[in-house]
Amino acid sequence: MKIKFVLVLLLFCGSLKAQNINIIPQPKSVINGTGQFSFSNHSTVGVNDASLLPIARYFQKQVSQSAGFTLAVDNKDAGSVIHLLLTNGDPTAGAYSLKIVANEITISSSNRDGVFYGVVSLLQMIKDQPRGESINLATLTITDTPRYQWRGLMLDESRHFFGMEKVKQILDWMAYYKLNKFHWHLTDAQGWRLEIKKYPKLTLVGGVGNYSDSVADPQYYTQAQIKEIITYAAERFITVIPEIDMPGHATAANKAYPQFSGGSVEGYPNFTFNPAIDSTYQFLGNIIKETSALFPSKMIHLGGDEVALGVKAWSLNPSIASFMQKNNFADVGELERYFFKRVADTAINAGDKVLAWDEATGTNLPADKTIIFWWRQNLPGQLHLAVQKGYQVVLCPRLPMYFDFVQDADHISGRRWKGVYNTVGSVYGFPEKQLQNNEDLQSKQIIGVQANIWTEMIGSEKRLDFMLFPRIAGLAEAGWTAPELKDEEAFNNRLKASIKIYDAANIYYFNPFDKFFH
Ligand code: TNX
Repeated sequence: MKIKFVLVLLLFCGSLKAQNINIIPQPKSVINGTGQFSFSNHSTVGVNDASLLPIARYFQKQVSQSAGFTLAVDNKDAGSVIHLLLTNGDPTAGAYSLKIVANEITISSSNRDGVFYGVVSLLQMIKDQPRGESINLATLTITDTPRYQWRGLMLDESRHFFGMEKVKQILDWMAYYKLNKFHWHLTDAQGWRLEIKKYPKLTLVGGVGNYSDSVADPQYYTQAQIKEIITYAAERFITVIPEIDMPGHATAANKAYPQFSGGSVEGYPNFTFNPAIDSTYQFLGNIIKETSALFPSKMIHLGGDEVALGVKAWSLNPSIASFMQKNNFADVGELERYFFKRVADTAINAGDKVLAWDEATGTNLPADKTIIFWWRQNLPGQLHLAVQKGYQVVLCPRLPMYFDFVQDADHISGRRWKGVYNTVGSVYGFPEKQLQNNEDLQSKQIIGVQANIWTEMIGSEKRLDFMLFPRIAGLAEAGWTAPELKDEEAFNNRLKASIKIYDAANIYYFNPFDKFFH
């Protein structure tokens, strides 16, 4: 009897779900009601806590842009029709409920992030409707909660620089997709993009050039611009994390201050910092402290990747070799760990968590202050070791999370790994599709997922769009949606419906459903 009842209930819910609300990422539960809510000019948005006012203002602006009418925002809840409420609900950061009935809309959460995401879901429903005097929304109840707390996107602005407006646009889309961590790769061999007041030549000299043009005028962010981006991101509940890559990928810094270079090796001039002199640690320490003071995230990514390309220079450099001998270092690997521990300590003393690529897993860093970014999908042992050592881990393996890889068999400009590339479907299916039999996936230390946009081959805004869209929508579901709710066909249907939004926003996207469109 009971079973029958549950079955009928399931069928009932299933048929309701079939009405399909076009929200990406798919919320945890959507129950449709009957009837409609209609709102129009001057409908009032009220809040039960003053800390929610910026979210109400954000909603007001977005509705005005997408629907063309202005809502009233009130600093109290009484008398409003759209309620933004802080309540005692699910304590998970980002969890919310959104209830639309015939005469009012209520978004509630125990935290501001959740209220914001409730608003974002509502905005997606509004965008889905035709513009008019008023907007009619189907009544429903959404109860939602994110799968992961780290839903990240990394942008490399060293290889090519995109600037304030493009970064803000990316942050807008991140917010639209409930992504919450913007990892900003600001230094690398081809350019140093972050103003450091103590060392102005980092940008004035190190900022010259990019991957396509080694003498292009210097391009970088002033600290005032960085602050503007941080504020813009915070309004969208996005944390900005800077990356200062070391000890490799240091060519641009070494161009500006050659006294800290570890020497050259064929093909990689001045690729690494010199780990054998104290002045390097002072130099990097000052950079780390200034960066840490600038970014309120209390997290700094110190890179640590691909040092093998440059450490050959270390073994060829007689002063580094004698330093190793004096300290009884068995090999350059040990020197690399010594270097990384020293710079990480500086960051930790400055109050930051240290973030690093998976090469740094071999360094003994404090477990509660370290986040490892697992990027080498061909080395699952690195993921396992990171988990074993107690580190938190963000999953961003090249396959399928590198957006500098092509997303279609016919695409030419972009990478592949032994012929394999990253379709929107493979991003959507991550991580269970790729890591099906990997027990580490069950670990609580896995805090989330991230896509990385390396830009060696991405030299224009159009190309950046083409690599990012629509894969960013797949990323959104990989980060947010519970695995048992994932359904690629249903996702594709919602994605198809989103394409009109990309058109309206003038995004130069790849259309996987009509790939010869562009
Ligand atoms: C490896 S991923 C790198 C980057 C390149 C990328 C290209 C990582 C930590 N290092 O420097 O841009 O491959 O896919």
